[in-house]
Amino acid sequence: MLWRPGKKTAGERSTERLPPGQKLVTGFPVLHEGPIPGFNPSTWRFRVWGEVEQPVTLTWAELNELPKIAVTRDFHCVTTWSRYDNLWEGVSVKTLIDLARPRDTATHVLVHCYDSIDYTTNLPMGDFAREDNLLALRHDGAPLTPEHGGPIRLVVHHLYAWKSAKWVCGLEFLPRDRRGFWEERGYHNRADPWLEERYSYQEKD
Ligand SMILES: Nc1nc2c(c(=O)[nH]1)N[C@H]1C(S)=C(S)[C@@H](COP(=O)(O)O)O[C@H]1N2
Ligand SMILES: [Mo]
Repeated sequence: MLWRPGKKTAGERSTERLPPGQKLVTGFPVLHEGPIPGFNPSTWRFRVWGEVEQPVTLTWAELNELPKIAVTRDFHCVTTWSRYDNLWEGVSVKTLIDLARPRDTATHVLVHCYDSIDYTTNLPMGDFAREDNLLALRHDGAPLTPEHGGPIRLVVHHLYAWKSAKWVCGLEFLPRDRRGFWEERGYHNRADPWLEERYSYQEKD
C-alpha cells in the first residue's frame, strides 16, 4: 500500500504534532462566552466535592501554598488554531486528587467556573487525572491574564481547548457522565484533536 502523507483512515489517530485541520498561530487568541468575571481573592474558594472521600475547600492563599509544576505543551482550539510551546505553571490536578481522594465510584469530573454563565466542562477520569494537567496560575512566565482565565484556569493539554476551563472554582466528581456547557450545545463529548472529535454528531456511542 502506498504511504500518503497526511491521509488517514476514519477514526485513526494522527501522529503529527499539528492535529488534522488545525493552523499554527503565533499570537494567543482569546475565546469565551460571556463577560470576563471579576476576581475577589478574599471571597474566592476552590471546592472539590461529589464522589470523594474528603470534600475540599481551599482559600486563594491555601491554593497558592500547594506545590507547583511547570509544563510546556501545545494548545489546540476547535475553531482550528493551535499554539505551540505554552509554558504553564500551577498546581497539578494530581495534588487535588490526593487531597480529595475520589471514590472508586467516581468515573467523571465536571469542572465548574465562577463566571456569570456558570461555564462547565466534563471529563472522564482518565482524561482528567493526568500528571501534567494543572490549575494554571502563570502562562509563559507571567501571571495568567483575566482574558485567558486569570488568575486561575484548568489546562487539559491533550484535548480541544474548550476542556481547559477558565476562571475555575470547583471540581465535581461524578458517578456517571454529565455533559458540560459546550458538550450540551453540539460539541463532542471527548474532544481529541488528533481524531478531530469536534462535534457531537461524530460520537459513535
Ligand atoms: N469559563 C470559560 N472557560 C472557557 C471558555 C468559556 O467560554 N468560559 N471557552 C473555552 C474555549 S472554547 C477555548 S478555545 C479556550 C480559549 O482559551 P484562551 O481564550 O485562553 O485562548 O477557553 C475555554 N475555556
Ligand atoms: Mo474553543
